[in-house]
Amino acid sequence: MNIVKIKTSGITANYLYFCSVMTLTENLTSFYIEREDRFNAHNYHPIPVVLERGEGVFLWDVNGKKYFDFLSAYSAVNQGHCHPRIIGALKKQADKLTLTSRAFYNNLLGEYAEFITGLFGYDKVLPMNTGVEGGETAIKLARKWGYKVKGVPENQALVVFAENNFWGRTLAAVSASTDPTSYTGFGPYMPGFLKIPYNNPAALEHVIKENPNVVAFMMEPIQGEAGVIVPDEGYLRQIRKICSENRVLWIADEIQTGLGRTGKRLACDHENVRPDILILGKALSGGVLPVSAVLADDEIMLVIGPGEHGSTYGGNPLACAVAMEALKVLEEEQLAENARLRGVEFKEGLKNLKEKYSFIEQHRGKGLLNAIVIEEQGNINAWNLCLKMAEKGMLAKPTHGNIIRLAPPLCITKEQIAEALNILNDSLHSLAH
Ligand code: IF1
Repeated sequence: MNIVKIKTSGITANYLYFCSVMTLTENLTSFYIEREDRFNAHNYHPIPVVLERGEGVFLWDVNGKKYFDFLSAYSAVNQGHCHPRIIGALKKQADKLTLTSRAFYNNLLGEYAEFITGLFGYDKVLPMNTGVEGGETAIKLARKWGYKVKGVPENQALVVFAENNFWGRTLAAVSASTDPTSYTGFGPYMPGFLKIPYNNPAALEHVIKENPNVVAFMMEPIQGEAGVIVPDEGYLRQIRKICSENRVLWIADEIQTGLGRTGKRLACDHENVRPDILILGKALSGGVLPVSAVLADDEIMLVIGPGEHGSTYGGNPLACAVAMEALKVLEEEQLAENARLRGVEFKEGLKNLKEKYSFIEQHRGKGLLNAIVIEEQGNINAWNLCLKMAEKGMLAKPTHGNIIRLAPPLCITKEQIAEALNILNDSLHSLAH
Protein backbone atom coordinates (compact mmCIF):
# COMPACT_ATOMS: atom_id res chain seq x y z
CA MET A 1 0.00 0.00 0.00
CA ASN A 2 1.51 3.37 -1.01
CA ILE A 3 1.45 5.79 1.93
CA VAL A 4 1.52 9.29 0.50
CA LYS A 5 3.37 11.62 2.88
CA ILE A 6 2.07 15.18 2.55
CA LYS A 7 4.98 17.52 3.49
CA THR A 8 3.31 20.63 4.94
CA SER A 9 4.31 23.37 7.38
CA GLY A 10 3.15 22.99 10.99
CA ILE A 11 0.56 25.77 10.62
CA THR A 12 -1.02 24.24 7.54
CA ALA A 13 -1.15 20.82 9.18
CA ASN A 14 -2.85 22.27 12.27
CA TYR A 15 -5.27 24.19 10.09
CA LEU A 16 -6.12 21.12 8.06
CA TYR A 17 -6.56 19.14 11.27
CA PHE A 18 -8.81 21.86 12.74
CA CYS A 19 -10.94 21.99 9.60
CA SER A 20 -11.27 18.25 9.50
CA VAL A 21 -12.30 18.11 13.16
CA MET A 22 -14.75 20.97 12.66
CA THR A 23 -16.18 19.27 9.59
CA LEU A 24 -16.44 15.98 11.42
CA THR A 25 -18.10 17.68 14.37
CA GLU A 26 -20.64 19.44 12.21
CA ASN A 27 -21.23 16.28 10.20
CA LEU A 28 -21.87 14.23 13.33
CA THR A 29 -24.36 16.80 14.64
CA SER A 30 -25.99 17.04 11.22
CA PHE A 31 -26.22 13.26 10.97
CA TYR A 32 -28.23 13.02 14.21
CA ILE A 33 -30.40 16.04 13.38
CA GLU A 34 -31.19 14.91 9.85
CA ARG A 35 -32.11 11.41 10.98
CA GLU A 36 -34.43 12.76 13.67
CA ASP A 37 -36.02 15.21 11.21
CA ARG A 38 -36.63 12.40 8.76
CA PHE A 39 -38.34 9.97 11.13
CA ASN A 40 -39.67 12.11 14.00
CA ALA A 41 -42.63 14.52 14.03
CA HIS A 42 -41.69 18.15 13.54
CA ASN A 43 -43.46 19.40 16.67
CA TYR A 44 -40.38 21.20 17.98
CA HIS A 45 -37.67 23.50 16.65
CA PRO A 46 -34.73 22.64 18.91
CA ILE A 47 -31.47 24.50 19.35
CA PRO A 48 -29.10 22.53 17.02
CA VAL A 49 -27.14 20.61 19.66
CA VAL A 50 -27.29 16.82 20.04
CA LEU A 51 -26.93 15.80 23.66
CA GLU A 52 -25.92 12.40 24.91
CA ARG A 53 -24.81 12.74 28.55
CA GLY A 54 -25.78 14.75 31.61
CA GLU A 55 -24.33 15.09 35.09
CA GLY A 56 -25.29 17.72 37.65
CA VAL A 57 -25.49 21.12 35.96
CA PHE A 58 -23.65 19.89 32.86
CA LEU A 59 -24.59 18.31 29.54
CA TRP A 60 -22.29 16.90 26.86
CA ASP A 61 -23.12 16.63 23.17
CA VAL A 62 -22.20 13.83 20.78
CA ASN A 63 -18.91 15.58 20.04
CA GLY A 64 -17.96 15.66 23.69
CA LYS A 65 -18.61 19.41 24.00
CA LYS A 66 -19.62 20.42 27.54
CA TYR A 67 -22.43 22.84 28.34
CA PHE A 68 -24.05 24.46 31.35
CA ASP A 69 -27.71 23.42 31.28
CA PHE A 70 -29.72 26.63 31.84
CA LEU A 71 -33.06 25.11 30.92
CA SER A 72 -33.06 22.05 33.21
CA ALA A 73 -35.55 20.34 30.88
CA TYR A 74 -38.02 23.12 31.77
CA SER A 75 -37.32 22.65 35.51
CA ALA A 76 -37.57 18.86 35.52
CA VAL A 77 -33.95 18.28 36.62
CA ASN A 78 -33.86 20.60 39.65
CA GLN A 79 -31.72 17.99 41.44
CA GLY A 80 -29.18 17.95 38.57
CA HIS A 81 -28.85 15.48 35.72
CA CYS A 82 -28.61 11.77 36.64
CA HIS A 83 -28.42 12.42 40.37
CA PRO A 84 -26.71 9.28 41.76
CA ARG A 85 -29.23 8.80 44.56
CA ILE A 86 -32.19 9.06 42.18
CA ILE A 87 -30.59 6.83 39.56
CA GLY A 88 -29.73 4.40 42.35
CA ALA A 89 -33.37 4.29 43.48
CA LEU A 90 -34.46 3.76 39.87
CA LYS A 91 -32.01 0.90 39.30
CA LYS A 92 -32.80 -0.81 42.61
CA GLN A 93 -36.57 -0.74 42.05
CA ALA A 94 -36.30 -1.54 38.36
CA ASP A 95 -34.76 -4.89 39.29
CA LYS A 96 -37.68 -5.71 41.60
CA LEU A 97 -41.04 -4.42 40.32
CA THR A 98 -41.88 -1.58 37.93
CA LEU A 99 -45.63 -1.73 37.30
CA THR A 100 -48.66 -3.57 38.73
CA SER A 101 -51.47 -1.21 37.63
CA ARG A 102 -53.86 -0.10 40.38
CA ALA A 103 -55.88 -3.29 39.90
CA PHE A 104 -53.76 -4.50 42.82
CA TYR A 105 -51.95 -2.86 45.72
CA ASN A 106 -48.19 -2.49 45.71
CA ASN A 107 -45.81 -2.12 48.65
CA LEU A 108 -44.59 1.40 47.77
CA LEU A 109 -47.65 3.53 46.91
CA GLY A 110 -48.81 3.81 50.52
CA GLU A 111 -45.31 4.72 51.72
CA TYR A 112 -44.94 7.33 48.96
CA ALA A 113 -48.43 8.75 49.55
CA GLU A 114 -47.74 9.09 53.29
CA PHE A 115 -44.38 10.75 52.54
CA ILE A 116 -45.56 13.30 49.98
CA THR A 117 -48.79 14.24 51.81
CA GLY A 118 -46.78 14.70 55.00
CA LEU A 119 -44.19 16.86 53.24
CA PHE A 120 -46.74 19.19 51.62
CA GLY A 121 -49.45 19.01 54.31
CA TYR A 122 -52.48 17.55 52.54
CA ASP A 123 -54.77 14.64 53.42
CA LYS A 124 -54.29 12.75 50.18
CA VAL A 125 -52.45 12.49 46.85
CA LEU A 126 -53.74 11.27 43.49
CA PRO A 127 -50.68 9.99 41.56
CA MET A 128 -50.48 10.57 37.81
CA ASN A 129 -47.67 10.74 35.24
CA THR A 130 -47.38 13.91 33.18
CA GLY A 131 -48.01 17.45 34.36
CA VAL A 132 -50.96 17.93 32.06
CA GLU A 133 -52.57 14.81 33.49
CA GLY A 134 -52.19 16.51 36.85
CA GLY A 135 -53.99 19.56 35.49
CA GLU A 136 -56.79 17.45 34.00
CA THR A 137 -57.13 15.59 37.31
CA ALA A 138 -57.32 18.84 39.29
CA ILE A 139 -60.08 20.19 37.03
CA LYS A 140 -62.05 16.92 37.24
CA LEU A 141 -61.78 17.05 41.04
CA ALA A 142 -62.92 20.69 41.09
CA ARG A 143 -65.87 20.08 38.77
CA LYS A 144 -67.04 17.02 40.72
CA TRP A 145 -66.58 18.89 44.02
CA GLY A 146 -68.73 21.64 42.53
CA TYR A 147 -71.55 19.22 41.79
CA LYS A 148 -71.33 17.04 44.90
CA VAL A 149 -70.33 19.59 47.57
CA LYS A 150 -70.97 23.16 46.37
CA GLY A 151 -74.26 22.24 44.69
CA VAL A 152 -73.54 23.55 41.20
CA PRO A 153 -76.10 22.23 38.67
CA GLU A 154 -74.79 19.21 36.70
CA ASN A 155 -72.57 20.10 33.72
CA GLN A 156 -72.69 23.83 34.63
CA ALA A 157 -69.36 24.06 36.47
CA LEU A 158 -67.03 26.87 35.40
CA VAL A 159 -63.26 26.93 35.87
CA VAL A 160 -61.33 30.21 35.64
CA PHE A 161 -57.82 30.46 34.17
CA ALA A 162 -55.34 33.33 33.87
CA GLU A 163 -54.53 34.69 30.44
CA ASN A 164 -51.17 33.47 29.09
CA ASN A 165 -51.38 30.34 31.18
CA PHE A 166 -49.67 27.14 30.09
CA TRP A 167 -50.43 23.79 31.63
CA GLY A 168 -49.89 21.36 28.77
CA ARG A 169 -50.99 20.17 25.36
CA THR A 170 -54.22 18.18 25.84
CA LEU A 171 -57.48 19.46 24.34
CA ALA A 172 -58.60 20.76 27.73
CA ALA A 173 -55.25 22.48 28.29
CA VAL A 174 -55.29 24.20 24.92
CA SER A 175 -58.95 25.11 25.47
CA ALA A 176 -57.76 27.10 28.51
CA SER A 177 -54.96 28.74 26.52
CA THR A 178 -54.93 32.31 25.16
CA ASP A 179 -51.90 31.53 22.95
CA PRO A 180 -53.00 30.89 19.33
CA THR A 181 -49.89 28.73 18.79
CA SER A 182 -51.23 26.39 21.46
CA TYR A 183 -54.91 26.19 20.42
CA THR A 184 -55.23 27.05 16.71
CA GLY A 185 -56.43 24.12 14.64
CA PHE A 186 -57.42 21.97 17.61
CA GLY A 187 -61.06 23.04 18.13
CA PRO A 188 -63.80 22.60 19.12
CA TYR A 189 -62.78 23.61 22.60
CA MET A 190 -63.72 22.50 26.10
CA PRO A 191 -66.77 24.41 27.40
CA GLY A 192 -66.95 25.91 30.89
CA PHE A 193 -63.55 27.63 30.84
CA LEU A 194 -63.28 31.37 31.57
CA LYS A 195 -60.14 33.54 31.29
CA ILE A 196 -59.13 36.62 33.26
CA PRO A 197 -56.01 38.79 33.33
CA TYR A 198 -53.12 37.44 35.45
CA ASN A 199 -52.00 39.39 38.52
CA ASN A 200 -55.43 41.03 38.80
CA PRO A 201 -57.34 40.01 41.95
CA ALA A 202 -60.24 42.32 41.10
CA ALA A 203 -60.78 40.45 37.83
CA LEU A 204 -61.05 37.20 39.77
CA GLU A 205 -63.51 38.71 42.24
CA HIS A 206 -65.59 40.10 39.39
CA VAL A 207 -65.78 36.88 37.38
CA ILE A 208 -66.80 34.95 40.50
CA LYS A 209 -69.50 37.48 41.42
CA GLU A 210 -70.81 37.35 37.83
CA ASN A 211 -70.78 33.53 37.64
CA PRO A 212 -72.05 31.64 40.71
CA ASN A 213 -71.13 28.33 39.05
CA VAL A 214 -67.40 29.02 39.23
CA VAL A 215 -65.87 26.07 41.08
CA ALA A 216 -62.16 26.83 40.75
CA PHE A 217 -59.41 29.24 39.70
CA MET A 218 -56.36 27.45 38.28
CA MET A 219 -53.11 29.39 37.89
CA GLU A 220 -49.32 29.31 38.07
CA PRO A 221 -47.79 31.25 41.01
CA ILE A 222 -45.25 32.48 38.42
CA GLN A 223 -46.17 32.05 34.74
CA GLY A 224 -43.34 30.00 33.23
CA GLU A 225 -44.07 29.62 29.54
CA ALA A 226 -45.50 33.13 29.33
CA GLY A 227 -41.96 34.27 30.05
CA VAL A 228 -41.42 34.05 33.83
CA ILE A 229 -44.15 36.53 34.74
CA VAL A 230 -43.83 37.24 38.47
CA PRO A 231 -47.03 38.68 39.97
CA ASP A 232 -47.07 41.52 42.48
CA GLU A 233 -46.26 40.69 46.09
CA GLY A 234 -49.55 39.84 47.78
CA TYR A 235 -51.30 38.49 44.68
CA LEU A 236 -51.32 34.94 46.02
CA ARG A 237 -52.68 36.07 49.40
CA GLN A 238 -55.49 37.96 47.64
CA ILE A 239 -56.32 34.90 45.50
CA ARG A 240 -56.48 32.81 48.66
CA LYS A 241 -58.81 35.33 50.34
CA ILE A 242 -61.16 35.73 47.36
CA CYS A 243 -61.43 31.97 46.77
CA SER A 244 -62.03 31.24 50.47
CA GLU A 245 -64.72 33.94 50.74
CA ASN A 246 -66.58 32.63 47.66
CA ARG A 247 -66.22 28.84 48.09
CA VAL A 248 -64.08 28.65 44.97
CA LEU A 249 -61.22 26.15 44.92
CA TRP A 250 -57.77 27.58 44.32
CA ILE A 251 -55.70 25.24 42.12
CA ALA A 252 -51.98 26.06 42.10
CA ASP A 253 -50.01 24.62 39.20
CA GLU A 254 -46.54 24.31 40.75
CA ILE A 255 -45.30 21.92 38.09
CA GLN A 256 -42.61 24.37 37.00
CA THR A 257 -42.39 26.72 40.01
CA GLY A 258 -42.48 24.08 42.72
CA LEU A 259 -39.87 21.79 44.27
CA GLY A 260 -37.36 24.49 45.16
CA ARG A 261 -37.20 26.30 41.81
CA THR A 262 -38.09 29.79 43.12
CA GLY A 263 -36.03 29.58 46.34
CA LYS A 264 -38.76 28.00 48.51
CA ARG A 265 -40.17 24.47 48.52
CA LEU A 266 -43.23 25.89 46.70
CA ALA A 267 -43.68 29.30 45.10
CA CYS A 268 -46.82 29.64 47.25
CA ASP A 269 -44.57 29.49 50.31
CA HIS A 270 -43.24 32.97 49.52
CA GLU A 271 -46.63 34.29 50.69
CA ASN A 272 -47.37 31.52 53.21
CA VAL A 273 -50.57 30.55 51.41
CA ARG A 274 -52.00 27.07 50.83
CA PRO A 275 -53.92 26.23 47.66
CA ASP A 276 -56.90 23.87 47.87
CA ILE A 277 -55.42 21.69 45.14
CA LEU A 278 -51.65 21.52 44.51
CA ILE A 279 -50.26 20.09 41.27
CA LEU A 280 -46.65 18.86 41.09
CA GLY A 281 -44.67 17.30 38.25
CA LYS A 282 -41.37 17.61 36.36
CA ALA A 283 -38.69 17.58 39.13
CA LEU A 284 -40.92 15.29 41.21
CA SER A 285 -38.90 12.53 39.54
CA GLY A 286 -35.64 14.46 39.11
CA GLY A 287 -35.99 14.16 35.35
CA VAL A 288 -35.85 10.36 35.40
CA LEU A 289 -39.41 9.44 34.32
CA PRO A 290 -42.81 11.16 34.16
CA VAL A 291 -44.28 11.53 37.64
CA SER A 292 -46.99 14.01 38.64
CA ALA A 293 -49.11 14.38 41.73
CA VAL A 294 -52.32 16.15 42.74
CA LEU A 295 -52.66 16.90 46.46
CA ALA A 296 -55.85 17.90 48.25
CA ASP A 297 -57.77 17.34 51.47
CA ASP A 298 -60.47 14.71 51.84
CA GLU A 299 -63.47 16.99 51.15
CA ILE A 300 -62.10 17.47 47.64
CA MET A 301 -60.11 14.29 46.98
CA LEU A 302 -62.88 11.87 48.02
CA VAL A 303 -65.42 13.21 45.51
CA ILE A 304 -63.73 10.80 43.06
CA GLY A 305 -64.58 7.20 43.87
CA PRO A 306 -63.27 3.83 42.69
CA GLY A 307 -63.13 3.47 38.92
CA GLU A 308 -63.87 7.17 38.24
CA HIS A 309 -60.33 8.30 37.39
CA GLY A 310 -56.79 6.93 37.06
CA SER A 311 -54.13 5.79 34.60
CA THR A 312 -52.14 2.66 33.79
CA TYR A 313 -48.90 3.99 35.23
CA GLY A 314 -50.27 6.33 37.92
CA GLY A 315 -48.71 5.41 41.27
CA ASN A 316 -46.49 2.67 39.86
CA PRO A 317 -43.84 1.34 42.26
CA LEU A 318 -40.95 2.55 40.09
CA ALA A 319 -42.34 6.10 40.08
CA CYS A 320 -42.98 5.92 43.82
CA ALA A 321 -39.40 4.83 44.56
CA VAL A 322 -37.92 7.50 42.28
CA ALA A 323 -40.20 10.31 43.50
CA MET A 324 -39.50 9.59 47.18
CA GLU A 325 -35.76 9.75 46.55
CA ALA A 326 -36.11 12.86 44.35
CA LEU A 327 -38.02 14.65 47.13
CA LYS A 328 -35.53 13.50 49.78
CA VAL A 329 -32.65 14.85 47.67
CA LEU A 330 -34.38 18.24 47.37
CA GLU A 331 -34.89 18.39 51.14
CA GLU A 332 -31.61 16.89 52.38
CA GLU A 333 -29.42 18.86 49.95
CA GLN A 334 -31.41 22.01 50.81
CA LEU A 335 -31.79 22.79 47.14
CA ALA A 336 -34.55 25.38 47.67
CA GLU A 337 -32.23 27.41 49.91
CA ASN A 338 -29.39 27.04 47.41
CA ALA A 339 -31.76 28.27 44.70
CA ARG A 340 -32.54 31.30 46.85
CA LEU A 341 -28.91 32.15 47.49
CA ARG A 342 -27.70 31.48 43.93
CA GLY A 343 -30.75 33.33 42.62
CA VAL A 344 -29.70 36.50 44.43
CA GLU A 345 -26.24 36.27 42.84
CA PHE A 346 -27.63 35.47 39.40
CA LYS A 347 -30.18 38.28 39.51
CA GLU A 348 -27.40 40.73 40.47
CA GLY A 349 -25.41 39.49 37.48
CA LEU A 350 -28.37 39.93 35.14
CA LYS A 351 -28.86 43.46 36.50
CA ASN A 352 -25.25 44.29 35.64
CA LEU A 353 -25.60 42.81 32.15
CA LYS A 354 -28.78 44.81 31.55
CA GLU A 355 -26.84 48.00 32.36
CA LYS A 356 -24.08 46.94 29.97
CA TYR A 357 -26.21 45.87 26.99
CA SER A 358 -29.01 48.15 25.88
CA PHE A 359 -30.80 45.35 24.02
CA ILE A 360 -31.58 43.55 27.26
CA GLU A 361 -34.99 45.12 27.80
CA GLN A 362 -35.76 43.42 31.08
CA HIS A 363 -34.77 40.68 33.47
CA ARG A 364 -37.19 39.06 35.92
CA GLY A 365 -37.61 36.03 38.07
CA LYS A 366 -37.37 34.53 41.52
CA GLY A 367 -34.80 32.11 42.86
CA LEU A 368 -33.40 30.15 39.91
CA LEU A 369 -36.38 30.76 37.64
CA ASN A 370 -35.30 33.82 35.66
CA ALA A 371 -35.62 35.28 32.18
CA ILE A 372 -34.21 38.09 30.06
CA VAL A 373 -36.18 39.94 27.41
CA ILE A 374 -34.16 40.79 24.28
CA GLU A 375 -35.01 43.77 22.09
CA GLU A 376 -34.41 42.74 18.48
CA GLN A 377 -31.73 44.90 16.83
CA GLY A 378 -30.63 43.53 13.45
CA ASN A 379 -29.03 40.14 14.01
CA ILE A 380 -29.35 40.62 17.76
CA ASN A 381 -32.30 38.48 18.87
CA ALA A 382 -33.07 35.79 21.40
CA TRP A 383 -32.54 32.91 18.99
CA ASN A 384 -29.12 34.12 17.83
CA LEU A 385 -28.13 34.81 21.43
CA CYS A 386 -29.05 31.24 22.35
CA LEU A 387 -26.97 29.96 19.41
CA LYS A 388 -24.01 32.07 20.58
CA MET A 389 -24.50 30.85 24.16
CA ALA A 390 -24.50 27.24 22.92
CA GLU A 391 -21.28 27.91 21.01
CA LYS A 392 -19.72 29.17 24.26
CA GLY A 393 -21.05 26.31 26.39
CA MET A 394 -24.38 27.39 27.89
CA LEU A 395 -27.77 26.00 26.84
CA ALA A 396 -31.07 27.88 26.95
CA LYS A 397 -33.95 28.38 24.54
CA PRO A 398 -36.22 31.34 23.75
CA THR A 399 -39.91 31.33 24.62
CA HIS A 400 -42.40 33.53 22.81
CA GLY A 401 -39.73 34.84 20.47
CA ASN A 402 -37.76 37.34 22.51
CA ILE A 403 -37.70 35.91 26.03
CA ILE A 404 -34.91 33.60 27.21
CA ARG A 405 -35.68 31.56 30.31
CA LEU A 406 -32.58 30.95 32.44
CA ALA A 407 -33.12 28.09 34.87
CA PRO A 408 -30.14 25.89 35.84
CA PRO A 409 -30.39 22.86 38.11
CA LEU A 410 -30.76 23.98 41.74
CA CYS A 411 -27.48 22.27 42.73
CA ILE A 412 -25.47 24.92 40.88
CA THR A 413 -22.61 26.44 42.90
CA LYS A 414 -21.61 30.05 43.47
CA GLU A 415 -18.57 29.57 41.24
CA GLN A 416 -20.66 28.02 38.47
CA ILE A 417 -23.13 30.93 38.60
CA ALA A 418 -20.20 33.30 38.14
CA GLU A 419 -18.82 31.22 35.26
CA ALA A 420 -22.23 31.09 33.57
CA LEU A 421 -22.61 34.86 33.88
CA ASN A 422 -19.22 35.24 32.19
CA ILE A 423 -20.34 33.01 29.33
CA LEU A 424 -23.56 35.03 29.04
CA ASN A 425 -21.54 38.24 28.96
CA ASP A 426 -19.16 36.85 26.32
CA SER A 427 -22.15 35.75 24.24
CA LEU A 428 -23.84 39.15 24.53
CA HIS A 429 -20.58 40.92 23.68
CA SER A 430 -19.92 38.66 20.71
CA LEU A 431 -23.42 39.23 19.36
CA ALA A 432 -23.16 42.98 19.80
CA HIS A 433 -19.84 43.32 17.95
C1 IF1 B 1 -43.91 21.38 25.83
C2 IF1 B 1 -43.62 25.02 27.74
C3 IF1 B 1 -42.57 25.04 29.93
C4 IF1 B 1 -45.83 23.50 32.66
C5 IF1 B 1 -46.75 23.90 33.65
C6 IF1 B 1 -48.07 21.98 33.28
C7 IF1 B 1 -47.19 21.54 32.30
C8 IF1 B 1 -46.06 22.30 31.96
C9 IF1 B 1 -46.53 25.20 34.42
C10 IF1 B 1 -47.49 20.23 31.58
C11 IF1 B 1 -45.13 21.82 30.92
C12 IF1 B 1 -43.35 21.95 29.42
C13 IF1 B 1 -44.11 21.29 28.28
C14 IF1 B 1 -43.16 21.29 27.13
C15 IF1 B 1 -42.22 22.47 27.32
C16 IF1 B 1 -42.44 22.94 28.73
C17 IF1 B 1 -42.90 24.32 28.84
F1 IF1 B 1 -42.67 25.69 27.10
F2 IF1 B 1 -44.25 24.19 26.97
F3 IF1 B 1 -44.49 25.84 28.29
F4 IF1 B 1 -41.95 24.49 30.89
F5 IF1 B 1 -42.85 26.29 30.07
N1 IF1 B 1 -47.84 23.14 33.93
N2 IF1 B 1 -44.22 22.54 30.43
O1 IF1 B 1 -44.74 24.28 32.37
O2 IF1 B 1 -46.56 19.24 31.99
O3 IF1 B 1 -47.58 17.48 30.58
O4 IF1 B 1 -45.45 18.56 29.86
O5 IF1 B 1 -45.47 17.08 31.88
O6 IF1 B 1 -45.06 20.92 25.78
O7 IF1 B 1 -43.33 21.92 24.88
P1 IF1 B 1 -46.26 18.02 31.01
